[in-house]
Amino acid sequence: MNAPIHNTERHTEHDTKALQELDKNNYMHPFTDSKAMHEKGTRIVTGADGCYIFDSEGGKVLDGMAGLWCVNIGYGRDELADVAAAQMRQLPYYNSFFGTAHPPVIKLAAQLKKLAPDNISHVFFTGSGSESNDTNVRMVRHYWQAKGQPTKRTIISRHNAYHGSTMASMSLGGMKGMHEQGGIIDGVEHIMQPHWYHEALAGETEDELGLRAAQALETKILELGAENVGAFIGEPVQGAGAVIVPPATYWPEIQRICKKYDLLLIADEVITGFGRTGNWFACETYGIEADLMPIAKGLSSGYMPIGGVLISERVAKVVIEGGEFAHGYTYSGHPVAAAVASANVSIIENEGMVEQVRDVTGPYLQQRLAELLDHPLVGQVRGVGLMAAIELVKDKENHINYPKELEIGGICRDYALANGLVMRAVGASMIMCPPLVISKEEIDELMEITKRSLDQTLAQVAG
Ligand code: PXG
Repeated sequence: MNAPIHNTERHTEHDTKALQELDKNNYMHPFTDSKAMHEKGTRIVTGADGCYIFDSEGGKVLDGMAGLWCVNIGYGRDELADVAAAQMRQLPYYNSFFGTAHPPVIKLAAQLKKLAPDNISHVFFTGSGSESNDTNVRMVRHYWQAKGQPTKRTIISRHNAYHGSTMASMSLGGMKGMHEQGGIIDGVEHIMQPHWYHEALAGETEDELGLRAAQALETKILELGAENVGAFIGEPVQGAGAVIVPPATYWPEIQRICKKYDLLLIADEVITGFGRTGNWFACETYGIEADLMPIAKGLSSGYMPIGGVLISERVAKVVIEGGEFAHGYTYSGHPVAAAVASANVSIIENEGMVEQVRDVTGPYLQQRLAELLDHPLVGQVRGVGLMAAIELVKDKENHINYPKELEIGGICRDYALANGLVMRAVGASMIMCPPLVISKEEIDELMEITKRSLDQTLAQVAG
C-alpha cells in the first residue's frame, strides 16, 4: 500500500468570514437546519489529502467518515484528475440512449461484473444512490408486470433504513423524520430492524433477535398477501441508521423467506460496496444472493457523482426480453464519471485495499474500539471492516441512553472535531467510516482523539 502523501499545496488560505456570508446569503444546504448552522458559521473545507481534510482556518482534521461514507481510496489521488481531464477532452458527454454507447461505460460495466457476485449479469448506471433506488422501484414493478404478475408491486423495507432522499428512495427508507416532511409513495411497507442492543426482548440473544426481526418479513408478507409483494430491500449493514450490524441469523432467514414467497431481494450496497466490510461487497460478507444491488459512493470514491444497480441474470433476462424499459437519466453512464470510477476501482484492486481492510485495518479498528467498553459512557461498540458505531449510554446494564434533549452525540462530535477528528453522531451513536487507506498509526490517532473526546463528554454531562 502507498502511504498517503500529505500535499501541503492543498492547504490554501481563504477569507472565512467572507465565504460564510456568501454561503448564508446564497446557498441552501442539504439536510441542514440553516438558521442553527449560520449562527455558528459554516465550516469551510478547502482541501484534502490522504485521510485528512483542511479547512479555511488552517485546521487539519482526520476524516473518520470518508467524506459521507464514500472516499474509499482517500483524498488527493491525482491519477483520477488526469483520467477526468483526458476523458473530458476526448468525449466530455454522450448518452447511452437510442442505440449508442461509449468506451468508458462499456468498460466499467464489464469491470464491475467481474468483481460482482456470480449471479450478476448486467449493470445499469445512475448519478447517485438515490437514483439507483428509484431505478429499483421501477425495475421491480416492471419485472413483475413483464412476468404477468402486476399486483406484486409492494416493496418491504425496515424502520430506520436509509435508501436515499428522492421521493421513491426516501419512501423505501425508514426515516420517520423524512416521511413526516411530505409523506411517502404508495406500495412501501416497513418492518422492524435487526438492532439487538435496543430492540431485544428481556433475555433475548443476538441470534434470537436476528431470527425474530427476519420473521417480521414473513408476517408482513402474509398480512399483505404474497401476490402483492414484489421485493424486500435492506442494507446488509445499516449505515445512516447508526451502523446496525445484523446478527448472523438474520440474512439467511431473510433469504429463505424471499425464496419461499418469490420476492426479489435488493441488497443496498451504496455504503457497504467496494471494500467497506472487507469484501468487495457485503453480500459476500453475509452470504446474501441479491437480485438487485444498488451501488454509488465507493464506486468512484466520491471523485465523481455516479451510481448504478448490479442486476442479476434472473431480472436482466426479463428486462432485456421485455421490450423497451422506459427508464434512464441524462447522466446514466456519464463518460467522465465512468472513466473516473473505472480508474478508482482499479486502484482499489491493484493496491489490495479490500484485503488490507479484511486482514489488517478492519480487525485492528474493531479490536481497538473494543477497548472502549471499559469507558463509563460506552454501552456497546459494533462494527464490521472499516465501519463502526460507539453507543453512548447512561445505564450500561439496561441499555438506556441519556435523554434525547441532552444531544450527547452532538456534544461528543463537537469535542472530536475540536480535537481534530470528524465523527458523525446519529442520536447517541458515534459513527466512523474512515477511508480504506487509513493506516494503523492513523487508527491509533483516531482512537486517541475518540478516547479524549469521550472523557470530555463524560466530564460535561456528569458535571
Ligand atoms: N443507499 C444507502 C445505503 C445510503 O447510505 C443512499 C442509498 C443514497 O445515496 P445518494 O448518493 O443519493 O446520497 C445512501 C446515502 C448520513 C447520510 O447522514 C447517508 C447517506 C447520504 C446522506 C447522508 O449518514 N447515504
